[in-house]
Amino acid sequence: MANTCIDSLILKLYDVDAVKFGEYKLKSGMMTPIYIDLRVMVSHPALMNQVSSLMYQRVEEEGLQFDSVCGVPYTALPIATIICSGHELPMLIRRKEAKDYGTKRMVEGLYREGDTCLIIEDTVTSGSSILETSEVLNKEGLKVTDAIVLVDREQGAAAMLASRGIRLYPIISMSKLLNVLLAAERIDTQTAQSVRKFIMENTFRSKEENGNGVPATKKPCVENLELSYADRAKLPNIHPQASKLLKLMEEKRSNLCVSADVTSSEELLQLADSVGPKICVLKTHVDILEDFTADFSQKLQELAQKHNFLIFEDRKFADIGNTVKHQYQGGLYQISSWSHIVNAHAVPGPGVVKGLSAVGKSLGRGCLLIAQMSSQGSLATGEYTKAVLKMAEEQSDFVIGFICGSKLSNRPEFIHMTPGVQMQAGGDVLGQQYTTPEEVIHSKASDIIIVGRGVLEAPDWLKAAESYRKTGWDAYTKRLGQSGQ
Ligand code: S5P
Repeated sequence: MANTCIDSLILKLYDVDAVKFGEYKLKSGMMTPIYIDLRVMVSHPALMNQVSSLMYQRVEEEGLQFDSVCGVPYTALPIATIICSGHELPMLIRRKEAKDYGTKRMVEGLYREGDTCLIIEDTVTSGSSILETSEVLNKEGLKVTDAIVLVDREQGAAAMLASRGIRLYPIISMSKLLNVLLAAERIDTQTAQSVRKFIMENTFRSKEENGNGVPATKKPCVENLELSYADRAKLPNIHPQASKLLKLMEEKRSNLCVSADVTSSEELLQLADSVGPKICVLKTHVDILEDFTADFSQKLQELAQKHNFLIFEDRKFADIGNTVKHQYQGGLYQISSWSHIVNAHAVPGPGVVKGLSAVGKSLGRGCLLIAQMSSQGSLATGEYTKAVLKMAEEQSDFVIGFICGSKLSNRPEFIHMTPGVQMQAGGDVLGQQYTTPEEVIHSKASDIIIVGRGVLEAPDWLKAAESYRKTGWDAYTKRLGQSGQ
């Protein structure tokens, strides 16, 4: 979908007063510094047509299959009507209350049991209105698997709906909306910041978890909605590389990344072939190899295919955009040609990600930002870590997650990878600090354990990798509240 169309739509919405900044009360009673009131659109027919055609375009792009369309009453009703009328699609109308005469039907229109219905919505906060409509449709024997929404306030709806089997396709995200209004000077930096802060602090949890769907304001991250790796892989906004990783983690029942810190290519390939079936990611430091060749990187890619793992070159880029671009693409190692994932320090500012993205994005690569470090006395803490999170959110088309000690972001699209892991807590003489797999995955709610010497120094690599895999996986299933394997 063309970005310029979305940008101009955002500006139009602002100009017709559909996006307001100030102090407003939401349906839930919560006060919000931004209010999206799309009801005013009915007075602007050209805008209604533009919105409807963008929503239908998304339906086509995603190749969504359905038998009928239902707009969530009331604001989305006319949008659904325009879409259905323009494309000759059958529509259903969900009643808010059953009428007390005649048929007492809750859903008007023709349908058969087992039909799939696409939901159209104007704005989502927690996703509860879509869920409500979906439940009414379900009672009539209809299935709901997809919902298109014009504006997603990014307060947890996508994750909540995904946990109920509904994929959410937003046309405009809150971050995009703020960025466009800021760039066009319709709002100032302070306003954008206060809204971003509000959104970050007010992400909704599922109803099951807290009984009433109230926001998880200032609660620790681990208390937020817990989705399985497989559910997260299916999130509509997930980066393809993150999706691939989460999917293979579920398939292989592994959240183990082995750090192949060896100095000979031969040994590294042997290690990869041996532990390959047990890992989701193999992490390398190619600059410690004494005999790197292009042939080695070819063989490593073949092993990654054979055993279905991703390669992560732990290069820790930390320079200006132009320099990292060359370091990533060229030189002796040509990292971008063989490594699925790389990482970067945020110290240089957003340019480092932009430089890497200029090379890696079109190749479908992903980047992890180093938000925290396992070493003693690390300076990556507090405000620095928070700034890294923000940087990741602003460039989530290339950043897929973090190197960190514990789960930091509530966005289930981001992957948290934690180094400094061994079966026994402790450390080494050069400042490395170790935590156990159980602690990292269960208590700290991270996604992947990175283990180097815990495997490398074991007498049997495969046995050690299996032992870390099982411990890491059991901690994950325990966290999800499932039984182990
Ligand atoms: O904070 C960090 C970040 C990383 S990527 N601490 C780390 O230890 N690492 C890397 O993880 C480190 O470079 C090494 O390759 C691996 C840990 O190895 P181990 O032998 O201590 O498990």
